[in-house]
This record gives sequence, C-alpha cells and structure tokens, in this order.
Amino acid sequence: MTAFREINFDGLIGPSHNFAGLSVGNLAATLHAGETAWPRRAALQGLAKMRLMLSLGMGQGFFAPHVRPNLGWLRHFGFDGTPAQVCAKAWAEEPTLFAGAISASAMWAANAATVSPAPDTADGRIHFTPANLSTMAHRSHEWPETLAQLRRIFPDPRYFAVHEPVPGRFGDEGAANFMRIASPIEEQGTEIMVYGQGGGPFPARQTPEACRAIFRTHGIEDSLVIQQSPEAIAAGAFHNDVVAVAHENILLAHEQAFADKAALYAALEERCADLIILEVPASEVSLADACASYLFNSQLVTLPDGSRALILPVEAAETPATRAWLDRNVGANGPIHAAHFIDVRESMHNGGGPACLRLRVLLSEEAERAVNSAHLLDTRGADALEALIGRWWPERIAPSDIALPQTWEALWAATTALGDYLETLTP
Ligand code: SUG
Repeated sequence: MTAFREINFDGLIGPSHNFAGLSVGNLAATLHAGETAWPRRAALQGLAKMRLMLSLGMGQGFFAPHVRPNLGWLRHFGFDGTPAQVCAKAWAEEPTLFAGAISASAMWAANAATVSPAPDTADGRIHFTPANLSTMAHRSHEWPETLAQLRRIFPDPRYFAVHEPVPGRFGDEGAANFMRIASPIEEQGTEIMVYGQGGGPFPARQTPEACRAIFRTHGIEDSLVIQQSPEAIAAGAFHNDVVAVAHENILLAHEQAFADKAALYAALEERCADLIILEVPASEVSLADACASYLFNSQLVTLPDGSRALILPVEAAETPATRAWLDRNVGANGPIHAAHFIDVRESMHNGGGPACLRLRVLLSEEAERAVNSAHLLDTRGADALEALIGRWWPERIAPSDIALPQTWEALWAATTALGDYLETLTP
C-alpha cells in the first residue's frame, strides 16, 4: 500500500512583520497594535518551529513571504507613479489601506487555502482552494500570490488540482476553519468546515456558502458544514483553529467551540469507529484562557514512531489553566503522548499561533516526489534561510518606520534576495 505522510508548509514570516492592529476581533492583534515589531526575530522564531518539526522526523515545507508593500494592489486604488511615489501617496492619503498593503499577514499559512487530501476526493487528486480572505481588507489581496505559489509548489495535474478562490462576496479563511477526521489517515475521511454567523460583536469571517462551494469543487463525498459557536467568536476565536484541532481519529476541542456540539459528535461517532473526542470543559479552561494561551492552536501530529505529539505555543505552558489541563491529559497513557512548547511570540502578538503558521498537506510518496523541492526544507535549507533572514530582514519595525522609503526599499530587497535564492533551487 502507498505510504502517506503529512507535510506542514509554513509561511516564512516576512520582513514587513509589524503590529498595525488591522484585525478586529483578533484580541492579541488589537492588544499589541502600535508596538515595535521585530521581523528578524519573528522569522527566526518561525524557522525554529520548522527546525523542531524536522528534528521530530516530520516533513516540512514553506511558502515564501509575499512582496510588500503590494504595489499592484495600491495601483488599483488610483495611486500611480514610481514605486516610491505610489507608497508615499497611499501612506499620505489612505494610511490604513497602506498598512494593509505592507502587512506580512501571508505568514499565517493556515489561511492560505483549504486542502482536501487525495483519499477524500472523487478524482483521487489533492485539491487546493486559496482562501479569498475577503473579510479583512489587509488580507483580501493575499490570494493572487498564494494561488501563484500553490501552482508553483504543486504543479503536476496528475496529483494536484489548484482552484481559483470562492467569489469574494462569500468570505473564506481556508484551513483555519477546516478539520478532518480519518482513521487511519490514508483512508477516506470526513471533512468538516466551520462557519460563523454574523451579529456578534466581531465579524464572522467564514460563510457557509464558501464551505459548501469548496466541498463541491473538491469532490468531497463525506463532508460536514457546521457552525462555530457565537460565544467563541465573541471571546476572540476569530477562526475555528483557536478553539479546536483534529488529527486522525482525534478531535481536541473546547466545550464551547461549536454551536451544536452534540450533532457534530454524533455525526463523527457514526462515521469513525475509534473516534476520540478530547473535550476541554469551560470549568477547566475558559474561552478567555483558550484565546489567550492558544492551547488549541497547536499542531497535533503523529511522529514516525507512531506516537502523537502536540506542538504548542509557550503561552500554553505559562497560562495556569492550560498548563494544568496539559499536565493532566498529555502523557504516555493517553492518546497524546508528548507536548513541545515553542516560542513564536512575535506571531502570537498578532494572533497567530503554531497552527496558524502552517498548512497541512497529506501526500502519498508519489505525490511528494511531484512537489517543487525548492519549497521543501531540510536542515541545510533551514541554514540557508537563516542566513538570508539574518542578512536581509529588518531587525525592527516601529509604527513610524512604515512610512519611510528606506523601509520599502529594504523590504523589496529582502524578498528579491529570497526569490533569487529560491530560483537557484528550482528544478
Ligand atoms: O487574520 N492577524 C491574523 C492572524 C491569523 C491567524 N490565523 C489562524 N487562526 N489560522 C488575522 O487576524 C494581524 C495583523 C495586524 O493587525 O497587523 C492579523 O492579520
């Protein structure tokens, strides 16, 4: 039988990483708005997470940061002239728009696309739909570059189908609102998408129409479209992956993650004989603690020796309630054997935890061979990226730096240097 393995593609944290407070409903981003950001440190933290995954024996890939400021997008608003003139005019006339054009938000690869692995799809190919991210202006211009990168990384139509995004009227935030239960992982699974309902204090970013469109386009036979609980969104869970994560036969979720948890659990029990639901009660971990610690925004993975590990942000160890839950529930006797804590604080301060930074792709051996190897990482590749980051990524970006021509020049130079390096690797 063909062996399958899951490869995490992380968004390499871009040189323009900053704290502009652009995401209403994302409490961390709002809290840290206006602070000085440390892009080089941020990118090295993200890279250290990728190195940890490699050291655990996991496959690892990456997406390149998008070119920022995004001149093409700014030109759509009527700003013209040289690159520096476009940026200067946009900054002077529409500073919030300009902050959106310079955002490094493409780092959160869980929002890049929804991915349906081959065992679930009617034609046996892996299907990708880039997320339109249309709810937040600063993220709404990510998809063309994401689409281009998906086509570059997964080029072979025998294995991969890369679709256009769902029309922007219907918000879609990609794999952050996607879960899959499959036991074993290479069998046909149940794909789940979680939408939000508007009307609360914060926007609901995922529409049910988008969920259904993606399942139709991907040819998914067994799918569930369910509603996120309005309390979770109101508490700051702007994506489902802030309150739930699934892997193989395990669903790890907060008690208040879903609008109708009983219906979801019953549907999954019917489909998966060895289903394990690890429900974290609100009496042990409040929604507020879940959102502050990002307990659920962890990577739940099966290591090559068959054991399961959680890759968590250090904040989950520092928050007493989540630390206590982990101490009681992770260990040799349970379904999750080990916890690894990592420092991705720069991303966390914008509301992006370990799981936000990665897009999972389940690949057969043949499909893995068809992936563009320039975007697959080993330790030597990580060393090369580390050297590039050290040389080209700004050490710090204070809010006022966004307005400076030398900042824009430095950002374009950094992505050009990375692009040139990737070019040398492209087969
Ligand atoms: O879309 N933050 C991102 C965080 C995304 C996290 N992703 C997942 N949960 N999968 C967002 O809210 C903040 C950027 C700023 O304010 O400068 C931001 O876009």
